Amino acid sequence: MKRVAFVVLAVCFLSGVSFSAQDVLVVADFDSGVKPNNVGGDFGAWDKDPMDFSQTCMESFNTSETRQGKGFCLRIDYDVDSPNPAYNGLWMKLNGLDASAYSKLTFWVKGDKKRGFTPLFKVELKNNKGEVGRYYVTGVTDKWQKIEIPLMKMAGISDYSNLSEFVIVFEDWRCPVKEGTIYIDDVQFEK
Ligand SMILES: [Ca+2]
Ligand SMILES: [Ca+2]
Repeated sequence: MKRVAFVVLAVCFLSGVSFSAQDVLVVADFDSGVKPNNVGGDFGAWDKDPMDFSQTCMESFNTSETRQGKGFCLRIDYDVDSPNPAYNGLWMKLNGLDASAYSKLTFWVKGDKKRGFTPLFKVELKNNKGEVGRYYVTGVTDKWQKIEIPLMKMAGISDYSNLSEFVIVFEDWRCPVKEGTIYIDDVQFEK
């Protein structure tokens, strides 16, 4: 009987461990230094009007500003300072990811002190039904900080079982600093 109890305990313990391993679903840690992301999705910068060279956005892998002094983070250089209406940012494919078991979208962010940066930008989460969830990140500083977005606070999306894309948007009418650089890392879903 003792042995059975031990086995049951061991199984409970092991399954507990495997549950906690799933508490975090890593979408992108950028540490390979190459695309795609951790869920096999491509990503890159986008522009409202690629023919308007006064508004641009570029992404690059970065090693010098990483939070833990190793691996890579993603650097995003944006410019929405244009005589024309301007917005741009970063897109990242999620390949139909099922995040319905998770309660929040999290990532780390910081702005570049020398280049300047917007303290505010928009995050979108899209699904394969065509729903687009929106949330404004505020309070970005030149120090790394973790952003936690409760999924229920994303306006416009209700189904997280078939996600298509994660998007960052810099809008000229909302960004107080229209040209600058931010860094992001460890995009993930958490319970
Ligand atoms: Ca990283
Ligand atoms: Ca410009």
